[in-house]
Amino acid sequence: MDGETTYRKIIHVDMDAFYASVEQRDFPEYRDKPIVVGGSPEGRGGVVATASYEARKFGIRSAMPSKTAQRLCPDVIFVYPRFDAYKAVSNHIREIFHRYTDIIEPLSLDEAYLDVTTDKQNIGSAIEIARLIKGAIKNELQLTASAGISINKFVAKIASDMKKPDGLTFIGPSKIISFMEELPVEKFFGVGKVTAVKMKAMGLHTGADLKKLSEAEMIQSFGKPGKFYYQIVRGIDNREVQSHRETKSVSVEDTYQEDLTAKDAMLTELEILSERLAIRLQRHGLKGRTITVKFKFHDFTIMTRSFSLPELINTKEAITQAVKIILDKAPVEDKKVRLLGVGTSNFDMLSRERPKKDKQLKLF
Ligand code: DCP
Ligand code: MG
Repeated sequence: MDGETTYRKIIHVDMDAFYASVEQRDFPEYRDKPIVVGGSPEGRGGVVATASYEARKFGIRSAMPSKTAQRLCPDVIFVYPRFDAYKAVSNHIREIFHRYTDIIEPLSLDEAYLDVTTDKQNIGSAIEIARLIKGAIKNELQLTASAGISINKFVAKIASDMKKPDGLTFIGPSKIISFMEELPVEKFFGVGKVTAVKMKAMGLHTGADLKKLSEAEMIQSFGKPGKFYYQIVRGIDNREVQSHRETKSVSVEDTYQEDLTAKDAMLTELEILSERLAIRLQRHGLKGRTITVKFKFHDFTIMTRSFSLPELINTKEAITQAVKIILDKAPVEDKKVRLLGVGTSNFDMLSRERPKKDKQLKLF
């Protein structure tokens, strides 16, 4: 990374113990107490949505059965979720984000990526913007958030988690390489538990270990995501902050007057749909990596099957080829199909180059 490179400025904001903090704010009797938001242990299959920091000290975590939470901390208070209250907070934090940028990609009610490479108020410093956002959340909502700031989404997201609660972590371009080398593999966003176990069995514990593998070896060992890991461990993540999430998938479908029963007839229709999809993708300048076929049966049940390719496609031929592979394996013998659909997704994953900026912008 040389001095000529124009870096993006990405902030990842994530609210602290979100549902629990809203409950503690609105009900003073819950403050400084171990509380769990989610199903009660008496109810069937209650699980913890989230726990206050006081409850986390006992080892209580999201997605844990409520019964386990109660065993870990018999005094824990179970609180029923109020989604309307969380939605209202979520709307308010988005309004705060919009004061600085319109390039906002929400990941859930409580977290979002912001691209502040250029900001609406010409503040210029992403660290300062993150401070202002955290300050506004505290003043206007009496809640805390943690922010991660870096030059790409991957590092910003990991950074926001590093100094929770009420954290602000900046990982600049000069620190990224060593940061990624030191990062334990289980912290890699997108590395599931199974992959992490596999990596460790192979003697791969940190980013530095992963770096010893060639791109081909990464793909061979971990499949398609191996390519992503290969790049990310080198600090490269060109995924854009996507403020228009509706472009995450495009699909076409058709309902048939008479149910289709023969695979040949289904293939004929799928070829027509593949062409329609290709035209639509080309019109929007989009290419996808994953093709999905949707089958709706006579009894209105729906089955979807997907196939992912190593490269991005948007031609009729390539889509049809993927569709044929899916149809070949699909258990549709003796089935009556009333609707077929073909869709594509997975446009992102390092595939979109960010637009070239021609002037050097003030760095952080
Ligand atoms: N949530 C849920 N079920 C899960 C995880 C989360 O219902 N398995 C809900 C409750 C959380 C909210 O989503 O409050 C946000 O999730 P986070 O993972 O950001 O967790 P928190 O905000 O609660 O805690 P942290 O401070 O670790 O971000
Ligand atoms: Mg959170």
